[in-house]
Amino acid sequence: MKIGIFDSGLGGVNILNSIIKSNLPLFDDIFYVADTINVPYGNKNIQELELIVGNIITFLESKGCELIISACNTSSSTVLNNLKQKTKIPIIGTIEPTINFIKETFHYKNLIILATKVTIESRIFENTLSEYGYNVYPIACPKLVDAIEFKNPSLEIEELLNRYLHIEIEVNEPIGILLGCTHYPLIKDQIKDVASKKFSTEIIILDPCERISTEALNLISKDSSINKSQRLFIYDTFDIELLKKKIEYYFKFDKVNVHFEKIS
Ligand code: DGN
Repeated sequence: MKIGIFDSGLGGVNILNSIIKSNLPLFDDIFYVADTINVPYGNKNIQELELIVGNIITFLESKGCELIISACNTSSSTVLNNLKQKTKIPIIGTIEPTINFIKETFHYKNLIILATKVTIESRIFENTLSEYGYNVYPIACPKLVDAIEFKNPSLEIEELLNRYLHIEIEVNEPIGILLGCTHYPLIKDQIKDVASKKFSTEIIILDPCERISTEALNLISKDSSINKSQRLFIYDTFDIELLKKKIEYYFKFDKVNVHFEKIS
């Protein structure tokens, strides 16, 4: 089965990476689209997002993908349901696997959700997770994706995290921090450091990327027509050399053959 994965840049590579690391001989070619020219999705309006994401889905369909993973909470929490109805290909979003992951693994009450402005405004995590009994603290982090993609990390990111995590939570038990944007696992150590200084209790970082990839792989493993060529095509809508450098900085894809290409 050929699979397509997309995000507005580097974030979804966390999910791509988990799929490759799983080492399962289940997939055929993988096509990853980093829509870096449109970073950040998290500050766009819904009409713009629907158009942009719709075009990526069409592109992945044209490559023969039989399953698409929206490796982006911003599009998964907003336009994905509409777009799913316009294609016959199954599309997996991030929201359900993330909620399943929290329910099954986080057994305390207090849960901070860090995500883009659009994801937080959709209230999808807030509403569902409150129904499951969590005390939810949603925090929009509008400048974080830009800082991860384009800035020289540490300082600015630390400053932003200090600002975003400026809330009062007085509890004696651990606080969970859900990484509700696929870019945030790239800075999870920094998030844990800043939060640990702010709150005088244990911080549990909740990174759902592996769970998202596992739910996708479960679907793929039901597919019987498996061809195992396992090539990886990575496309960027902005600057392919820059993306290549960023991917080499954060990840290692030494088991697969990677082909990089700029698309418009
Ligand atoms: N990685 C995207 C997400 O999970 O929401 C955010 C990308 C962006 O452009 N803000």
